[in-house]
Amino acid sequence: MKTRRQFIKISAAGAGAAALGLHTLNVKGLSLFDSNEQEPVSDENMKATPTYCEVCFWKCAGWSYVDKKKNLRKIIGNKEDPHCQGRLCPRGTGGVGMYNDEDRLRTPLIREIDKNGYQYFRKASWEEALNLVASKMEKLRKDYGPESLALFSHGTGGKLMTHLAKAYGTPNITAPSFAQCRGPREVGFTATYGEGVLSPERTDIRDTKCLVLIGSHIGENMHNGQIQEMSQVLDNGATIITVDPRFSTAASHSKYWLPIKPATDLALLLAWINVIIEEKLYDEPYLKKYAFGFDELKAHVKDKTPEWAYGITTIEPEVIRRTAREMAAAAPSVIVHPGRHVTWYGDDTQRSRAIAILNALLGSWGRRGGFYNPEKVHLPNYPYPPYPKPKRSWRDAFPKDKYKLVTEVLSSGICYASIPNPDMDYRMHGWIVYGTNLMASLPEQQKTLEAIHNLDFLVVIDTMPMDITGYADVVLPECTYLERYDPIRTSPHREPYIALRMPAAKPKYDTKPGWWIAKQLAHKLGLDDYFKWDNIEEMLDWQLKKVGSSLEEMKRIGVKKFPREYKDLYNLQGLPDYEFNTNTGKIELYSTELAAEGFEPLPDYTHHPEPPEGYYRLNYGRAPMHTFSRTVNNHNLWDLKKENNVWVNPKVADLWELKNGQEVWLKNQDGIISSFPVKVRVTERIRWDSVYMVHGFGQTDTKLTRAFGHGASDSELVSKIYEDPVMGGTGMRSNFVTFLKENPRKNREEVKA
Ligand SMILES: Nc1nc2c(c(=O)[nH]1)N[C@H]1C(S)=C(S)[C@@H](COP(=O)(O)OP(=O)(O)OC[C@H]3O[C@@H](n4cnc5c(=O)[nH]c(N)nc54)[C@H](O)[C@@H]3O)O[C@H]1N2
Ligand SMILES: Nc1nc2c(c(=O)[nH]1)N[C@H]1C(S)=C(S)[C@@H](COP(=O)(O)OP(=O)(O)OC[C@H]3O[C@@H](n4cnc5c(=O)[nH]c(N)nc54)[C@H](O)[C@@H]3O)O[C@H]1N2
Ligand code: SF4
Ligand SMILES: [Mo]
Repeated sequence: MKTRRQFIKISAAGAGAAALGLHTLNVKGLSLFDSNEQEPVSDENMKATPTYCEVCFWKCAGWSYVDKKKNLRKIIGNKEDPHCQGRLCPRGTGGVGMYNDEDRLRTPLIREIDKNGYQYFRKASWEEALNLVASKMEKLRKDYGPESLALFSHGTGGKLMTHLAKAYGTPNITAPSFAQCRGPREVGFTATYGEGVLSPERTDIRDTKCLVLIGSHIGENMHNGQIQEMSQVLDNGATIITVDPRFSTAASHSKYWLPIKPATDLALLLAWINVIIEEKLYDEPYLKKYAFGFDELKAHVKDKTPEWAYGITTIEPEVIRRTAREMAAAAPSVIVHPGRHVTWYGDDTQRSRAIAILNALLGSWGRRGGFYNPEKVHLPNYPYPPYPKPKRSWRDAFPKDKYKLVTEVLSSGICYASIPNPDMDYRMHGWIVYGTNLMASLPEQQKTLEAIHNLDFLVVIDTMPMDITGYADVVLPECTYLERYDPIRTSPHREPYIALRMPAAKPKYDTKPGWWIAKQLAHKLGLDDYFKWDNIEEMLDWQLKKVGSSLEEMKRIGVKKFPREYKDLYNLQGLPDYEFNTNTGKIELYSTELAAEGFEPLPDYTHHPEPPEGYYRLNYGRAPMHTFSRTVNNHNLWDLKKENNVWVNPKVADLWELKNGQEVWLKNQDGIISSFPVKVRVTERIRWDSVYMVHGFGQTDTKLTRAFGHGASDSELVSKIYEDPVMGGTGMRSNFVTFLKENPRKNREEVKA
């Protein structure tokens, strides 16, 4: 029996007098480092260095400005960068707050247990902490094989940790951005077109005439390029159709808002397909040339009329018809947006398939104003020996027929594969967690904890004392993106291009860059051959020279564009011959791949459970000024929004006698109660059958001096999921909550026993 890892509040490690001093100053709003409170300095008196943003995963390129006293003053967008066109979003501008945050992790920490069984963190040197990590990795390799180690890694900084993990011999590398985010979309689109949607999405919003947003709440979801393009087309008179149970920011800019009953979108999509087929509004030549299975689709949706869908979705038949005709009138310059966070109800691959099919009927894939054909720069890898061939992977922890069409490692799968099970002879025994706060991003916290308690060791590499760090055996403090080099950014887009991130300031405290951590560990593990360069600058310069640039050039320009290798940005314009990467070589309206694996080849509507009496569906989303939990303690962004609210429809508020601003605790269907209260926001903008809150708040670590105890955490309440049978995505909008008006706990500190 292992010692259960107690959650340790990092404050227990003792922050030291100097740290406390700074902290006190900051609380009074007098922080020495607060960029907002410094004397203005003109740009000529500052040094600008290139970076790309790490406040979210859109990765806009920009310039960080440092004054003569070496204070980091501001970050602005790089005009050459197609991700941002020179304008960062409020979060990107507020990125300086990540560097200045006085609550940052400062030194490596090692978990200790005293003779009374009390667990605490002790400060350690890098040498000691890395030796410990390397010795644990060695032991794991010897005891269970390298495939018993899993790496969770989100963000570009983790790329060299990924390289290290592969060199060590594990294939179990994952991030919650697949199984909890865009996984079903990629699988659904790949089943249809033989290719995924990718990130940034290949949506040609800039040139569209009609944009259909199903849940995607662009405007609150602040992915920069999309927002800029959407406001541009709004000015040009494009039609926006928003399907959302909540009156989102996007809905407020839309010609049509369809306040759909949650969990019924598949019925609406089938009815739209029905109208487009029955009224012959589809792109016939396009389908004749490229599509497979039109007749089967037609028969399949014959009875999926708008009248049928009305009973399910509450959207009036006439509205369904009118919006379908709007789409067809704009076709092929129409985008039925595939969404991004699509793990909703467990039939998400099928919903994504329906979206992909609708786009195919409208002929928008490969067409101007629809979906463009992206390209990216391929940077060669600095030479290293072949990776060892893993003998098994996380999939071997499950029956063969589980997760048949999965294309990436599932973070939730790794978690389940870490919980001992008598039927399994193989499981994960160690985790390295880089840049992902698993307590907030994985659903079913009880399973995450069970997995963690059964690990031989857990290493967390983070910049902040986020929840996950409290469970680590070793915490390695990374410096922020503003203090380090990282691998070159190269993302698929209209034009291929690259961007450099380099340090604008020296790492604060005793923090180190991810690349350095990976290289040191490689050395200690005898894997030097995989890191043959002395310094990351040497590696980057080598790579850049291979594509006709250099580190010196990139330091000057930050972003470099390259000509497209293929001229076909809209590769299906004019109906050229084209072979899709599917079994039939066609766009598969009818999926032969799904059929072969025993899944429905055509998407169908399934009914999802409804909230029990007195409960409401827990709906969650984004706020423009925050990214998940990663920004809630950032003083610049905290100033803009300090806590979340729970949105409640006035009818529901009346029933419960809830007032605007009143604090309530939320209790879910499994009896889980939010750690903290959350203030009610009474608003017509949410349907009566749901409540809504912004994800990321309700932090439980007191060391996050600003964020601690502010608002409630949706993650705690997502204790039930519906797993997507096709690829294992975790449908998370399947939880229901009710209100507690009295404090169910005696004091606030009681939350983490
Ligand atoms: N500011 C900011 N922007 C971000 C992020 C961030 O943290 N902060 N995160 C980024 C990331 S990684 C992602 S994946 C994206 C996520 O952003 P999206 O892909 O836009 O997110 P979703 O969760 O799909 O959409 C949330 C919306 O779905 C609605 N909704 C809920 N249930 C239903 C339903 O049954 N049917 C329909 N039609 N709508 C429903 C909600 O009311 C809400 O408006 O945002 C990205 N952009
Ligand atoms: N309940 C619920 N769960 C969700 C979602 C939701 O809306 N609700 N959204 C889902 C989606 S769409 C996604 S994409 C995932 C995202 O999930 P995550 O990838 O886990 O995102 P964050 O919560 O932002 O966690 C980022 C972590 O990285 C740390 N960090 C920030 N910068 C750095 C750095 O430079 N280096 C290192 N080493 N660490 C850094 C932060 O301090 C934080 O601990 O969550 C998913 N899970
Ligand atoms: S969208 Fe905003 S937060 Fe995300 S990378 Fe761009 S500037 Fe940074
Ligand atoms: Mo995401």
